[in-house]
Amino acid sequence: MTLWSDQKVTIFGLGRSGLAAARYLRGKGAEIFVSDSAPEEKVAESTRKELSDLGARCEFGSHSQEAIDFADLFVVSPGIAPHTDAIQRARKTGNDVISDIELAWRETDTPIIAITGTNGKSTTTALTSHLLEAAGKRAPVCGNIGVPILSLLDQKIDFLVAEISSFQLEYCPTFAPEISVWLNLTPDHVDWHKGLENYINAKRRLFKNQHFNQYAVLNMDDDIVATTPTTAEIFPFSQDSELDGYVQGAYLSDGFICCRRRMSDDVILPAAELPIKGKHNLENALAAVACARLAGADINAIKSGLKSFKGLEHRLEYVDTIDGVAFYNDSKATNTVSAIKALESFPNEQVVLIAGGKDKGTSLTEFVHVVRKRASAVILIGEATARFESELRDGGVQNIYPVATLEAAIKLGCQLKQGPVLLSPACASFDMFKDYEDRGRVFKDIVRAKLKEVAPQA
Ligand code: UMA
Ligand code: ADP
Repeated sequence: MTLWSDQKVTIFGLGRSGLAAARYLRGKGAEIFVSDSAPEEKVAESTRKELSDLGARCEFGSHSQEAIDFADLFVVSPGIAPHTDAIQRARKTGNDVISDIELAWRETDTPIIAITGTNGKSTTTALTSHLLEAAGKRAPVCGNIGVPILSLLDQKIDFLVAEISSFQLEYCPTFAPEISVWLNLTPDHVDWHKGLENYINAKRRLFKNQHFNQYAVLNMDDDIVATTPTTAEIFPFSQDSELDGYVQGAYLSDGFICCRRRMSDDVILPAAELPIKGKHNLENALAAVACARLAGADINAIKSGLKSFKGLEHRLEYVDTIDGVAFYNDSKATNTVSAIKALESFPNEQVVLIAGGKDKGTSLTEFVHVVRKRASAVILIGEATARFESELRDGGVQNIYPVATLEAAIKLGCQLKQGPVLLSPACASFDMFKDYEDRGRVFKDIVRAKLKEVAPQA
């Protein structure tokens, strides 16, 4: 137990996690110094006032040596990369440099279910929480999904269901959750981590400190994930194998979601009855079933929770149907891997794909291959248009339509009538929108406005 009144802590970054850390640590009596590289005027006045009322020292515009010399402990916002000068200087002091996640874990007795992976984290986190709530447990979501974990520590809850990013794991030297989950791994955030190996090692940190009485929920269909070193008890999941030879696990058998645990082998639900579409969501569902089972949820609660889960906004979200054309919002697909998964979620029909935005510059080879098979037409928007158009044409895709706005794309999708219209951009949104949520909401607003034009209210 830390005696906070004797402690001096510097918090780097004053976003959501930094502010929650400031509130938590001041509440415990620590002296705090909040240091943010953004200029003072960029920080909301209400936030500055709150910090001043809390008695926090603050600096804006840079991370000074004073902020380093001040502290016995550093709490770092996850967006700040480890090669940043201030972090290097903090590490040189020999004091701990940790994330809000590590701090919360050190402070709480509430068991943590920690979920990571390149894709599917938010969906799996929300579904796990939903299944546990269906089983009568208080299990709110937190972490990278948008709710700072420290903001929940004063509540009476049974489990903290935390989405964990590789950024947060970079600053988790001793974190050992009761249940750790790794969904999948594909190259991402390579610039931030300065290499793929560092990205993989950050993910592995979720399992590194676990004990034999804790659980590692691992995707056996992913070679890197399946070979994770850990001393925790492994609870595997797979949609490609029935996990013969394992005493426990979540798996697919003859199209049914099943779970084996403590001598009981249960058939839970036909996969076709899952309300969230696609093979990738089956992966997420199996991981969530594993967590719920390990956390003590009974099979009936898991079954009803799986059936009632609506999915998250901006992930293959059905919007509406205009004149026989269904519209789907998958704005969260900001990379080609996610867009491919979305395209593969329509196995029985070709879609009209709306793609483009701010180009991430990654290889389009696999994307082009899948588009050729799964899309009847591609409508391109944003800065990425030229490169996408040229690579799609070179790859043999025929019907490509560059347009200037999202509204024009939707209008064209209605006119083409060549299948459901899927916004799955494979690009970031910042060239035309505030973020992927803004892009998704604008898409839905335009679709609904068009629907009213076609079928005006009586
Ligand atoms: N800052 C500095 N010094 C720097 C760089 C930034 O002081 O060198 C300051 C900025 O001026 C800003 C603050 O740091 O004021 C922002 O910190 P942050 O980027 O860590 O943002 P938070 O608001 O604390 O949000 C973080 C996560 N952000 C990131 O990981 C980038 C949120 O995940 C998370 O929801 C939130 O904590 C609550 O736990 C967002 C995210 O984009 C959604 N995550 C990445 C992703 O999903 O791909 C990993
Ligand atoms: P994350 O929080 O890791 O970004 P989300 O659950 O928000 O993941 O899903 C983001 C996008 O990633 C979705 O729109 C979908 O296209 C894709 N996706 C979701 N789950 C998976 C998965 N298990 N494997 C690959 N792609 C996935």
